[in-house]
Amino acid sequence: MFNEKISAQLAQQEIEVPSWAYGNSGTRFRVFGTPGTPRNVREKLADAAQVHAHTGLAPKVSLHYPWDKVDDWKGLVEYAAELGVGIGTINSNTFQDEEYKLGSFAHHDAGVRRRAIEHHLECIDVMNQTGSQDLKIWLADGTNYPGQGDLRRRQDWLAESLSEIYGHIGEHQRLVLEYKFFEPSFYHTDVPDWGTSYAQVTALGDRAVVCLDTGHHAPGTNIEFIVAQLLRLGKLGSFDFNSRFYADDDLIVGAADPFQLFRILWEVRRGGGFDEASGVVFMLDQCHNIEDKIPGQIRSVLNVQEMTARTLLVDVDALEAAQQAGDVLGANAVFMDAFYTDVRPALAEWRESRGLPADPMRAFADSGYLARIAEERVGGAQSSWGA
Ligand code: LRH
Ligand code: MN
Ligand code: MN
Repeated sequence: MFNEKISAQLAQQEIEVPSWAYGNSGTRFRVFGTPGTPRNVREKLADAAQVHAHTGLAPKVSLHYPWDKVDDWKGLVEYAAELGVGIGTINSNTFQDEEYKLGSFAHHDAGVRRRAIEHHLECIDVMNQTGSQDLKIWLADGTNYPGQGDLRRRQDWLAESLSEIYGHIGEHQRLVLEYKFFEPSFYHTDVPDWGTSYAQVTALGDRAVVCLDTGHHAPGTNIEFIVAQLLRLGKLGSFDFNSRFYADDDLIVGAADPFQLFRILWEVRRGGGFDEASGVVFMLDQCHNIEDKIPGQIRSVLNVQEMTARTLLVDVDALEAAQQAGDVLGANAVFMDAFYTDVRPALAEWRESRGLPADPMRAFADSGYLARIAEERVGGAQSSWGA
């Protein structure tokens, strides 16, 4: 099923995993813990390394600062390398401290804006030590009530703050601005959509790009269109993959709507987003509230791989011929043929040929790792979504 070209394309795929997926999480009603949950960054890295060891897909772990904080960053990088992984994107955090109640970069008080900027300079300092390329910024800034804030001035403050930070971004680094249409603010959000993120990063320069979190759109939004547009504009920096039924559910990518994931990844292929030169970073941003976390992450990267493989099977010549002939149903049939192809047996073979387990879910379950960490990691506070 996979020719040499497709096999080679699959071999290039990398999906960054988020450190916070390995901690306990939940809803505001209850956080359910799992035995063996990591107590510190090193244990989160060790768990993430299991995902890579079983799938070959996840060589990098994204950190959230200061949830993930150590005294010796170089030591952490070395430890990660021993585990067979590296440190990827650094995510900043201006959404948990009291002083950011009314915003950070878009706050009306210049002192609060200053501290938010300083926090990001600290993040850049961490990146310089970890060798990370991307500083990912998601802001909880917004208002709850009409009239509460000056929407227009807040955009200007946001632009000023971003511009100061961008001035410190290194030559091989990027500033990545994530958008989200609501939550925690319910009336307006200062970076609610791709257009605002695009306008803000475009004003900064080439090394500022947009992050598309798949869970951050209103129901019914045509996300693949946004993907196509951002790639066209050269501004799709990264994905935060997850899936949603209702709001920002942070469920396993591809779980709610596999066809949507296929359509998104098709636009990635169409726009050259799988080519290294595009610079698109594929990341998960998920929480595993009730399921085991490591298998949840393994399932997630496999879902992305499966849908990627299906998009690689789209017969582009036949699709284009049908499109050019105005053959509506013919074009749709070519597209759907690829989507409906079960690539799992071929992927199992492909994995085995590369010395990976044919069935990573089973191999991990059989490894006894979960039982081992449950026994070893006693005492200390388990980390949760957050610290
Ligand atoms: C916000 C968000 C953002 C944060 C992460 C924990 O909803 O998607 O990416 O960094 O969740
Ligand atoms: Mn996100
Ligand atoms: Mn989110």
